[in-house]
Amino acid sequence: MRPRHTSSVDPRPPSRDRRAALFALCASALACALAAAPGTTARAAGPLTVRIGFVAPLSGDYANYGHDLENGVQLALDDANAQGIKIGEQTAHFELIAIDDRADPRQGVQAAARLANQNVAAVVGHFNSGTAIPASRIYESAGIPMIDPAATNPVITSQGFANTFTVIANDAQNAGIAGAWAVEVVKARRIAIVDDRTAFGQGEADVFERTVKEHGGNVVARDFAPIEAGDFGPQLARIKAADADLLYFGGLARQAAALVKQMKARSMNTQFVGGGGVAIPDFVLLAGPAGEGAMAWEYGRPLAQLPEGPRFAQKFKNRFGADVLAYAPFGYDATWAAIHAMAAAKSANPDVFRATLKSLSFDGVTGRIAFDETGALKNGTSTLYQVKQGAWVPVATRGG
Ligand code: ABU
Repeated sequence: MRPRHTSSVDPRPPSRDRRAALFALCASALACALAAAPGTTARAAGPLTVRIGFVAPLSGDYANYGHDLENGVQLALDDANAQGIKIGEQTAHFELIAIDDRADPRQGVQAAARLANQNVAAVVGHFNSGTAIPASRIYESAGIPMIDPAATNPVITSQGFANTFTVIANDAQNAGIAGAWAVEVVKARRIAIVDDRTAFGQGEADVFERTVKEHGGNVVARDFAPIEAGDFGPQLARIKAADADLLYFGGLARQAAALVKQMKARSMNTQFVGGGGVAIPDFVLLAGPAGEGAMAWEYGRPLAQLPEGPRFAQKFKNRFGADVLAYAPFGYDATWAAIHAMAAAKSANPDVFRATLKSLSFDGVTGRIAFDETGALKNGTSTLYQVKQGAWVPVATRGG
């Protein structure tokens, strides 16, 4: 329970001296309020309200990922508020300001500018690499840390920014592991690659292709279909003609499901392998029987195998009435990274807690959270999943 604050009121009209004293007090209170740290509302002797921004698609085709992440962030803020986290002498009260960027780069930049104007202490987001990359420039100019729980194009943390952090393995790692595995473990002889032409999908497909070639693998087809297309007919015709034995797809679950359905309709036996964002229940629902046997490399370890994973999953379900879909645990850890940094620095001013954030190290739900000199997660992991009897089953974990 938060402390209650009471005040008493003197009914007498103020004397000249008391008026002068009151004026001085009000002037200094106003100065204090005006000097309140970014992201905070200081109230004398009361709780310190700290605003945390969140941006992701909350409507449109990718809203499922966004709501899942938002719930992870909200759960972290609920837990922090319940624990009565202290920032310096004051008990912090964390407030969420969530904005929908509809997975659109232009709206992502607008959302970043709005959050900067609302003086948030930190931002958890964005979901899409295509929004995170341009938005990160806004946060860098505003001096607001962006802690990304989901976007994985390595460019995000390679821009030399002081305010950009990721708590999830990136695609240099995830797609790199997938490429080496396709050649060394699967021993695929004829590899095809398709991407959705987003910053994310194209980025991971590029890393996969490069790594396959570095390992002496044979890429027989490299193709793409814009994310909004949904029709892979021409691409699959070329891949079938090239007699590919493995198809890697750079893109998200909705397109991946459409792709495997169209592969089945063409009686293709090519092994489907997705990158990140594919191994979620929506893929199985959308793909139906065509999804059976599909594989995908996903970031992190299976939630059920993490020390705090099952407890997190249950708490999430109790709070929101839904299972974790994808990146909610990363949203939770990204939010706690900001909270831990502010508590340790005794300040919600990014200029003060940024250094603490950079050197932070704590055990989150998804594993140890610590950043390298670029702000990228240290020692990220990737897990290979396969659809068996209508559910994603973990097969192997790499990295860490
Ligand atoms: N990393 C999966 C989420 C999508 C993206 O990075 O754009």
